[in-house]
Amino acid sequence: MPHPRPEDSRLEPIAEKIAAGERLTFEDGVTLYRSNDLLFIGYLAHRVRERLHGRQTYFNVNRHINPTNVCVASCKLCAFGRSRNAPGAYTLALEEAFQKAGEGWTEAVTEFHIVGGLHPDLPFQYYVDLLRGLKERFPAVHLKAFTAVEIAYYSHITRLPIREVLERLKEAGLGSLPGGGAEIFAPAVRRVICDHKIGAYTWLKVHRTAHELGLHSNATMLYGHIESAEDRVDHLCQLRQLQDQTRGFLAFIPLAFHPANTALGTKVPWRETTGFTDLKNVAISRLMLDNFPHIKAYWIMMTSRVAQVALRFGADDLDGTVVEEKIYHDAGATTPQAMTRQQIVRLIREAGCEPVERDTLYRPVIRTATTLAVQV
Ligand code: V47
Repeated sequence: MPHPRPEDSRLEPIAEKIAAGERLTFEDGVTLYRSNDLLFIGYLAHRVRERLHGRQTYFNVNRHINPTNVCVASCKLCAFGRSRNAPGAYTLALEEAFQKAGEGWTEAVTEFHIVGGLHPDLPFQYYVDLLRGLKERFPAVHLKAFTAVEIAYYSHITRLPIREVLERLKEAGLGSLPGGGAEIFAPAVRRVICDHKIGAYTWLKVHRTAHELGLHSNATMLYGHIESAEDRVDHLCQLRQLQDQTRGFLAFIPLAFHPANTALGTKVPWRETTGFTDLKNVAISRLMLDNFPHIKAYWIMMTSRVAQVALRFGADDLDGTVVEEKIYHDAGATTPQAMTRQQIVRLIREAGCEPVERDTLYRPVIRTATTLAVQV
């Protein structure tokens, strides 16, 4: 089918590659970021999305649990982490975490998304017991837990190899890894925004090891701070390269930087990203990450309005009900903390797409009429 002509003629060769199913190069990625022909970029991304998923649009019924916000890292990009005695610092006792997990139960949750700070005192056993206790109490719920940064930290405090940390967590019920902590891989940017965090090498090593152990994972990219177009494309290319080798990533989630209450945000007069930039990042990730099955428009981060439009710019997933969100709300997000299943379904239907409730591994969730009655 002949495609419409781009307003920006530099996109012509890229459109031909997409039509032929050819991989885009690093230079193509930079050209896309330098172009403001958003509608054409979105059109290309939507074609790829339709080729992969048709109009099917995924969401899940999940609940976030953040066991602690105490963190030794003090990343400048983050408004969530606190030092041990700072106002607002908290650490959930295991029983409190189990109770919190149960609070989202009326929505018939299929996933707990568990991430937290790098606590200076909690032993590794706390995290093992957390997973084991959740699995005992909620055996059907998938545990998507601990970013690569947390896994590497547990390896550091236990002096166990990353592989063994993952094996022990898997044995306790770990189902997959979320995609956080990737930020931007470029070392010069990392030195400014998250100085004490693991670098790209270790982040990728944790995910590679998880994939080798049969665990799936997600990947993210934090944009809208001091990174360049080249840094973004380099980040996407590094993820694409690992995925070529392991095929373990399920979804990519572009994350917009929220400056409020962060050390980075107070130093420079930051502006939040715009809808234009958010949509561009969704579309370019869909085009560059040709081996990633799913691109997620995380509504908490980009607002439900922009996330809905993103479904026509390459995204095929809206994430979930969430129930209680801290990382973005500590950084000034004004989105609600939760959406019901019914609200998500409406957003998807009004975008002309077909809602598919999925579990963490993207298997469709079939609900009986009685369960649905509890749901909506
Ligand atoms: O790793 C932290 C980012 C991430 C800020 O895997 C910030 O399904 C913007 O990774 N402004 C955590 N971003 C969230 C995350 C995630 C979310 C949804 C789904 C999945 C998944 C993963 O949030 C952190 C960091 O990159 N972050 N602070 C901030 N001020």
